[in-house]
Amino acid sequence: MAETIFSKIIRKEIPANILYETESVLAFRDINPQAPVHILIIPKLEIPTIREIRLPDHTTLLGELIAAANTIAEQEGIKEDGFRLVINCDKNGGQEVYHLHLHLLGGRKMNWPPG
Ligand code: DGP
Repeated sequence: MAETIFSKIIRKEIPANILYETESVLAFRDINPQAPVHILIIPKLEIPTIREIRLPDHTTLLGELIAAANTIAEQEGIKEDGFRLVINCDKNGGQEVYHLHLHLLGGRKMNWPPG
């Protein structure tokens, strides 16, 4: 699958508000925030959707993504009150960018069902 805008963000070819970076994970503020805190957490590895996740190949990477969410939630001051992690998958899931990413949303009470 063709690379997305997120690959350009990983290579620092286009700007993003980067909050967290390791060898395998990058996190930056969503350009179109849906909550006071809305951060995208992505693997640097190009994985289009969550459907491509395979174990054991991606076990460590998945752990790193979740650990990054906790670290960033703490940095952003939303860990104590709670937050939401969302992964959209393909058209029915509302995915627009085909590079796997977690949405970290917080700073307000989230609604359920999500719609
Ligand atoms: P999704 O619908 O789950 O694929 O979410 C894609 C998100 O990516 C959407 O909330 C907007 C965000 N986004 C798209 N392009 C850019 C960009 O160039 N920079 C940043 N920071 N966010 C982007």
